[in-house]
Parts: sequence; C-alpha cells; structure tokens
Amino acid sequence: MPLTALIFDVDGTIAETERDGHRVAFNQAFAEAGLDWQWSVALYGKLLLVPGGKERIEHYWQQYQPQFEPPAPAAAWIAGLHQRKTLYYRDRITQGLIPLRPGIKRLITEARAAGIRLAIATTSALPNAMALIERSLEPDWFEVIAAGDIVPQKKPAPDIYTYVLQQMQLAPEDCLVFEDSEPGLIAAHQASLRTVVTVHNYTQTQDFSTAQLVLDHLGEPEQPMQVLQGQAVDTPYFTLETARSLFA
Ligand code: XBP
Ligand code: MG
Repeated sequence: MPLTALIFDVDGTIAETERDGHRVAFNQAFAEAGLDWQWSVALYGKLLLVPGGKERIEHYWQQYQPQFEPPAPAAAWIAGLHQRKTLYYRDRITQGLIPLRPGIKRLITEARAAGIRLAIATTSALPNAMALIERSLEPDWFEVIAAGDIVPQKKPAPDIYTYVLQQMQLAPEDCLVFEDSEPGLIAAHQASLRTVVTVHNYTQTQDFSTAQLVLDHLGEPEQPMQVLQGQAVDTPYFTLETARSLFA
C-alpha cells in the first residue's frame, strides 16, 4: 500500500503548546474565576495523563481539591471555565508565543507538493487547534481537522482517528500518524495506524514500544534529529522518503 496521507496530532506534535500555552491559560482562567488553583510545570506533567481540558479540570478538582464545591451543575461550570481558558490560550497563540516544532512546516510543504493528503486529529478544542493552524500553517491544507468533542471518547480511545479515516475514506494502512505522547500513540495504535512519535520533556519517559519510529523531533537541515527507537535514518531530518521507508 503506498503512503496516501499524513495525520498530525496538534498539542506537543505540531508545537509544544502545553507548558507555555495551555498550562498558563488554565492558570489565567483560574485566577480570573477567583480560584487559588495554580498548575506548576511539574504538576501539569501529571495532569497531562488526563486528555482534554474539561476532563483535566474535573480530574484536578476531584483529586486535588475535593473540598471545593463548584456552582451546580458542575459540568456547566467546568465548561464555562474552560471557555475562558480557551480565550486565554488563543490569545497566547495569536501573540506568536508558541512556535512550530522543527521539521513540521518543511515536511507538510513537501507532502503537499507530492500530493499527499493531510489531516489533523487532536483532543484539544477546535478553536484552539484552529488558532495554531491559522497562525502558523493554513487550514486549507488539511482535508479534515478533527478536534475535541467531535467524537464521544477522547484519546487514548481510537475514536478521533477512526473518525478521520472515515471522513477521508482511507484504510489505516494508507496513512502515517505523528504523535508526541503515549495516550496519542495508544489511540492511533488502537485504530491500527502506523505512528512516528516526536517526544518532548513531558513525554520522553513514556512507553512508545508500538511506534514505528521515535525521534526527538523531525529535524531541519541545520538542526539534526536523533532517532531514539526504530530503524536508522540516513538523513539528518525526516522527509517523505523516510515516511515511505516505514511502509517498505
Ligand atoms: C491534547 C490535550 C488537550 C490539551 C488542552 O492532547 O489533551 O486537552 O492539553 O486542550 P493530544 P483543551 O495532543 O493528544 O490531542 O483545553 O482544548 O482540551
Ligand atoms: Mg499530543
């Protein structure tokens, strides 16, 4: 089966959005709501194991602030708080505070020129994903932008990937996924998709044994990547040819 499509996760994969983007925006929304909740860089690393911003707020409240009583209904209160967080996050993105990771734009440009189809599969809310794509890439480049609550179950459930495959009318063996985290890899693997993982500080100790290839990033000619797991790659950066070699 030839490589037909590349599917990208957003947070951690296209850009390192979590520490200086989402985390800070959560804290801004908490402060605005009069809460003394503060998510440190280290605590946020633990909270990231709960995918989804609303789900993460609920988990934190129940596990770390069990005495707190939100206004009823709690789900609406969480949704409102998350909406404010989304505004703060988008603001940080439009200010240009979160750059793309190495190799992302280069690989996407190469794929477009070669007629490879592109899609996005993310757990974060659609307005958040769109803010980053509009700022640093082009929404039109992606045939499907699947985000947040569009599917019933977030990663590590495979739903978002299954949804993308259905929308594109593709089989898993036609596609290659790019992820940064274990929940993301589990989601893709459960959908029978081949996956390249690019790690970062929050995910470098996670289990990526089902990935095709694990890298520190996709690399640039002047910023070579490192292969952390999988076959040796003889170029200093990840190209379409590298992607195709994973299908041999
Ligand atoms: C990303 C997430 C998201 C973001 C926050 O996971 O889990 O929840 O952390 O975004 P992935 P929202 O990269 O695996 O898609 O607040 O919009 O949910
Ligand atoms: Mg991710």
